[in-house]
Amino acid sequence: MKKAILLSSLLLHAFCYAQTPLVTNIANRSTISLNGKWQYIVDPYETGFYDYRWKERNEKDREAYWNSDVPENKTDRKEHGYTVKNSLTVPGDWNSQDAKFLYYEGSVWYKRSFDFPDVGDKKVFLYFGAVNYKADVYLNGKKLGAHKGGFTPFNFEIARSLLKEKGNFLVVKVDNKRFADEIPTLNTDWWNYGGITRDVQLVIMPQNFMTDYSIRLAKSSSSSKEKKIEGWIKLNTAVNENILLEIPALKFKKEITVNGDSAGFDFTVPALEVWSYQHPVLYKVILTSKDDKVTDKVGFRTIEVQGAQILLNGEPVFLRGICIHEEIPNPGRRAYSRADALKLLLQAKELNANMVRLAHYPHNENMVRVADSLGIMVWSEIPVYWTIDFANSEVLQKAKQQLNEMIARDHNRASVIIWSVGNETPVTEARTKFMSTLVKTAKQLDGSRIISAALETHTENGVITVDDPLGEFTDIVSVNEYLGWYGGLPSNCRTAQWKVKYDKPLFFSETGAEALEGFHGDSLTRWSEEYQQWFYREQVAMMKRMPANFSGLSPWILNDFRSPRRNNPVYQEGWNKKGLFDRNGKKKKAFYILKAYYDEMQKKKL
Ligand code: GCB
Repeated sequence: MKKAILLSSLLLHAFCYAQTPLVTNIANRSTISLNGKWQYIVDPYETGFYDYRWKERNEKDREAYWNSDVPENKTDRKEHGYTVKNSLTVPGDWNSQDAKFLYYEGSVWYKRSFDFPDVGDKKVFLYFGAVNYKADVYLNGKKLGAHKGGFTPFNFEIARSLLKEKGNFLVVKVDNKRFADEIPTLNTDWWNYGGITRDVQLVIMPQNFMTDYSIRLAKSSSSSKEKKIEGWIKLNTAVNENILLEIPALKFKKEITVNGDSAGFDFTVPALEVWSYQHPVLYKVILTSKDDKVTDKVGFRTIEVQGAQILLNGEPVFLRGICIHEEIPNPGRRAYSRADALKLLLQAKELNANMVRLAHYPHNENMVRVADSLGIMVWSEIPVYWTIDFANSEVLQKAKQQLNEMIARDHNRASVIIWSVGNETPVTEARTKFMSTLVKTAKQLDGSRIISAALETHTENGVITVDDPLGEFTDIVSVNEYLGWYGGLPSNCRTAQWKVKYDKPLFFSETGAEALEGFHGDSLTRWSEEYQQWFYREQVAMMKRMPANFSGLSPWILNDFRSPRRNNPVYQEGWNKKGLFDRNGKKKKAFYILKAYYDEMQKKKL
């Protein structure tokens, strides 16, 4: 436990551009929202950041876009200006808000002013749910810091002397250009939505506060009647005091003694009902320290791998999954709100899924919170996707930072059962070293979950073979396979033979075929709903023949989604059409094939 805390703070200090600590459980903290309309300047040449010699402007430079845009007198020259007519809504990507932004990749400066109420002797943090990809943040002309990584939260503590009662001038330079040595890298199969894509908040905290805590069911308790909970608390300063842990519904109260800035605990609790996808029971948990109080809603469950099975609360479970991008397909925008999360996860429920793979990056926090309450298990992933610069140690640090931020935000969510360290990375020595390091880091940060990565298959003498050396390190063997779409016909599934090197649970993290909604033909007609339907029929029949270690699947994908790679002018037009739902939320024929399979598996009590 101690080790995990230590490692997580080390990682944050070493690799995060943003200040630490990361304040967690923002939903239950005292916050002031800075969402709403922000004014912007589009700056493809980064004029606001670099001078004409391409040198970073100094902080006081009046032409820097983080400084006031108001001329001081009538002869003063100002070449930048924020104005109401150039406004973007935060949270939200810029691409979907104005046609001129649809394909834009570059810098945009966001500005908003705010007043700050008297909050007494409190600490103030500026918290971003996510900014894609790089954020440089300035308040009243002072740089607070920078952060890279488009899908994870970060915060900066604001010195109180910097905050004014009226008219604070907050500027964020957002840059979503793609680079070979970033994560993700140049090449993906999704839209590179830019902007301040998630909530922005001021978080008001006491001087001494609980930065993070973990509370969960101990693995040993999954089958025993007596339930044991365990966890840890971390504070921003060293203290000598008792922290009260309460679970009111269980009439449970215990004191945790803290000498220093962290403490571990384990307690036996009375008659606890475990969280499961059938009964997603959440308990209110309250932690009270001398100066701080935080509440959360926590589900208690265990998840583990035993031999070739996945066990939820000690019982074998079959994952009836579906992949989801963080996108609302009509009109095609980043999802961010609770309403968006409900929309996407209820679609998954319609399919009778009990699990979702949130591809290919950490989704917004609403997704995992709603999954907690609906009873949907979650695979959460960092965007180590395809051909990352594996030999570059700085890239590894960036991946570790994103892994750390993902786990820091969501490690108390019962729904999250799998941390994935990447997707379809090509086998080389450098890659396997990189990826296995991430697996080990994930295990050190959170030893209570399954660690995975989506591997590829290859075919040897007609046998689909899974022997990726990374499978040695992951807890389950997850593969993406598209037999009948990227190779052969769906009927090839009938004779497919599988050879898996590892005696571990086998999971199909992807499979799928494209269909243009409303386009009909016979089943051999590519892009027709009938082809996709046939693909699913053959795939499902093959899955039914898989050996007993076959533990589930998350086909590709719930909804059609935007992708600049998909350029068939008739059937794709910039969209990946492997969705089971079309852009208007209409089910394609294949939906019903997968649903029937899931209904059948459910009847088998799996
Ligand atoms: C994959 C990728 C996914 C793509 C999908 C496809 O294997 O993991 O990101 O979108 O295939 O449609 O080709």
